[in-house]
Amino acid sequence: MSDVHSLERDLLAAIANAGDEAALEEVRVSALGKKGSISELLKTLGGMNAEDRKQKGPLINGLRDKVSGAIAARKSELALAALNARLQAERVDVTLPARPEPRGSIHPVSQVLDEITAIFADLGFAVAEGPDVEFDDYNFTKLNIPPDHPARQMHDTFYLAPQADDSQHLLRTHTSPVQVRTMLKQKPPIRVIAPGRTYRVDSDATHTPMFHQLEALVIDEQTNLGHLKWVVEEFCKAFFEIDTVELRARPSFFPFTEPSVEWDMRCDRSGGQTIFGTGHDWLELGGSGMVNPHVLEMCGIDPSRYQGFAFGFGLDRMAMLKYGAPDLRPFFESDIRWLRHFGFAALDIPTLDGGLSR
Ligand code: 2U9
Repeated sequence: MSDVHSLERDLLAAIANAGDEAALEEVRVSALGKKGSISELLKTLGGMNAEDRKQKGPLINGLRDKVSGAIAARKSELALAALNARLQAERVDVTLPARPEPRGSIHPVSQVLDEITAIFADLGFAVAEGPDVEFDDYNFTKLNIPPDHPARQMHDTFYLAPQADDSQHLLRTHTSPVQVRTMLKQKPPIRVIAPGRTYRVDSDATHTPMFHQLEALVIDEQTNLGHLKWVVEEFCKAFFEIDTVELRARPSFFPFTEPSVEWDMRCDRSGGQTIFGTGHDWLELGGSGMVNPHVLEMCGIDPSRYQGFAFGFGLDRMAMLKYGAPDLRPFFESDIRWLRHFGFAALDIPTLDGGLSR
């Protein structure tokens, strides 16, 4: 049976030398395929007498099993080697810088939101969020705007179809319901900002049906108007990146605050563009006031123990002021050329120590 042994030696050598899966497959077909060398040997068993078959059967079947096993082993060896070669070739160095020319850029509203969040985080404010679709109760009633209040008309509200339980849903007209929700679930001291989308039936060069607001709420036992002024001042210094600000307070009215104050900041418009912090002009910033005790009560906070202030301003307007956009409408037109013009890079995250806008 030296032919069986020499065949075994040749086949095992060919298997060991097969450099890839295709070469191995060739060896397999030459041995175990229909007309393969081992298959031909197996066929000879049928024509043998019982004595020869008894002797050669185990030899030939043993050869087939040995060769099949060697092929399977070599196959997994080759597959592992191929995988390792691929892993080597496709290795990604995560420490390398990002692509040299990132194609996306940050929207100016996202940019000012990141800047403002960094400023208020430094002052100890948390960010509160709520749904765009609100209860009429949270958007109006709990803010001291009952069903027949004239302030409802000022808000030009998008109402949703009445619910089966008669509750009324709407698109929030300000982010104030977020503070309502915060007070309903959290005890003072409270220090939050509530940025987000808001909706009113309005559309011209400075109004869009969807716009962004940012409101702040501070509630504690001794919180007063002096604290409010200091926070507005610190915010203006950090946001407009100036060392001194001069604020002017004008008395105002909001159903949810009493007293109510609107703030202007000194600026200079004499040269065509707006220079912040100096000059003979005034820039309207936004409204504010001490939270109306009736609002505190409706939101589950004891007005005989706690008091606080709130303020609000338009985020889009802040972006327009700081980055010199005269028209609000392109903010929401998704024109990539307009976006690129601002050039806010995705990986330049505004921080107070690293710089807000540079
Ligand atoms: C609660 C209590 C009081 C939020 C406030 C203003 C004044 C204000 C507007 C400025 C321009 C929004 O974008 S704008 O139209 N906002 O003037 N917002 S006080 O007062 C609150 C909020 C929530 C519970």
